[in-house]
Amino acid sequence: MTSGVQQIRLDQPFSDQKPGTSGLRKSSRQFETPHYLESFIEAILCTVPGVQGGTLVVGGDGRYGNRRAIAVIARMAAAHGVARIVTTTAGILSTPAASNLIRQRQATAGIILSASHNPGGPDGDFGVKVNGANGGPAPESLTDAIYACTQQLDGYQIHDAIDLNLDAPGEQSIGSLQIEVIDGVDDYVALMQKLFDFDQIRDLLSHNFPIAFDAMHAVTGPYAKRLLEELLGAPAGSVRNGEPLEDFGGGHPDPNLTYAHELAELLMGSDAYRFGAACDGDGDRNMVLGNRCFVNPSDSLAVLAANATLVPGYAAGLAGVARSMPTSAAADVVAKELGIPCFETPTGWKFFGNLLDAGRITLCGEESFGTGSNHIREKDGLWAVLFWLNILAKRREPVAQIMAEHWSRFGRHYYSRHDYEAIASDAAHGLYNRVKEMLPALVGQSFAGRTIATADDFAYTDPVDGSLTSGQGLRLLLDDGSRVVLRLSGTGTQGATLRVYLESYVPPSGDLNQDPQAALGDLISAIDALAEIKTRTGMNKPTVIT
Ligand code: VG1
Ligand code: CO
Repeated sequence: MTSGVQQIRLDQPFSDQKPGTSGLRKSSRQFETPHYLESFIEAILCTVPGVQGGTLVVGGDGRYGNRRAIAVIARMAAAHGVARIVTTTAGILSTPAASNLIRQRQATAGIILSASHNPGGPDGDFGVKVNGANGGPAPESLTDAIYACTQQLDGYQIHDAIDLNLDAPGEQSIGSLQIEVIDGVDDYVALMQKLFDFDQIRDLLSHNFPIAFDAMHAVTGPYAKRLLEELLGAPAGSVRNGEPLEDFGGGHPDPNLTYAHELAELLMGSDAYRFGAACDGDGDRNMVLGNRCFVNPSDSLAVLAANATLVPGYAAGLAGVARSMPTSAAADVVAKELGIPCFETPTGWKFFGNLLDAGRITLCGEESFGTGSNHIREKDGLWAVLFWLNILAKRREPVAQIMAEHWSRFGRHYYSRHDYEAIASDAAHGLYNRVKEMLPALVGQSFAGRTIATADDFAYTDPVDGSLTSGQGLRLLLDDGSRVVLRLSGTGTQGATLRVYLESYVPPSGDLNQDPQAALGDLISAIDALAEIKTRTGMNKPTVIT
């Protein structure tokens, strides 16, 4: 044993450290329980192959608990014989920048401290995500093994306390562990400069094209200021709420119309800006808005795919695209026209990793405001913003016109997600399991004036490694191509969250200018009647509608 290393014994293992859709996510209070964080980190360090003598990238979204966790990880990594930790000033590292850094440094793995779009602060949430050497979220086989390790852990090793200085770039050491503190923005910005035409975007922004970007007091502030204001010439103040705060200023750093409502009002209710965007806590999500135009994320993926060759990094075309199952089929229609494959994966970015690594896809996305490509192995909020700006710089048309032209060429997938948050867990599972049991009997039944053609619980066989993932959401596929999907969230920390995904396709010859809630109205009432959502949740409307 190295000197300075303490062996701490646990009276009993923590039973609740099962990672969800995107890492272990719990309340900050839970993470402050003695030995709680340490237990999960021990399980990571004991399970991830190559930790001894390896390099770890460590950083987070700046929320309450970030700095403490980095210090704990450094001390535990020293005890486990890790050779090098690469971390960042103030521990600020967005999820996409972490993915890039893991790849650039050929690191063994990354540990990202974030609960993404969940609120932060002492009364908010904290989270720990593990990424592999490809820069992507650990596959389920690895997170299952980490969980199994937590279940039988009887202690952990940790080096004596140190004063870790994260205030400026430099090198420090604990025993034989080297800790390198770098600026977390530089490498990411360099990657963006390789993919996009900065001159053209700068020219666009200099021609009466005011933009508003809302960093929601989360991790993207420093990245957005460097990219949009310093390098692309957007006027100071274009980046709003650009200072990362430990509690995100008390907000909910989730870029949607409900939680980014100030930005939404600016774009939807005034003509002050031509383009608006927001990112979430850890910078992997994006919401894109034009003047009086909301771009739904499923459509955004389809537009990026249809216009990809306008952007230098994608000028050679796309190998394929992928979307998560609940994401609308807008991208499928574009893929078909481009003659490239389109894959449908379970929810969560980890399922895109194998397809990206194997070169089968170039772009991928989720309805939950996540879009990304083969440039890294995470979804990437600012990348999507720059992609849109590059398209706008090439086409010089308003966002609303780009959407209208897209729909008149490919048809429109009316789409909405209704979230019922913080439902009593029993009620949510009761509702869900009841519908699950009904599935076989639903085929052939009428639903919202159509007929249910397929009713199943989505399962996915990975085309690259053959692994099977089941239980990924209840699907009602109707005979006219519309569908309704029910899922229980894997990222919430209070009770359960039910997500209802609604989709209906209108061809180019149909009515392309309806309000989505109206266009989906019959599906909304039919699923409420079938699943007894209002009565069983006791909620007469969803918490969030997107
Ligand atoms: C949600 C989204 C999912 C996304 C996940 C992580 O998961 O639906 O699409 O990948 O969050 O996003 P769930 O299980 O709550 O539906 V993030 O920005 O946490 O990294
Ligand atoms: Co996120």
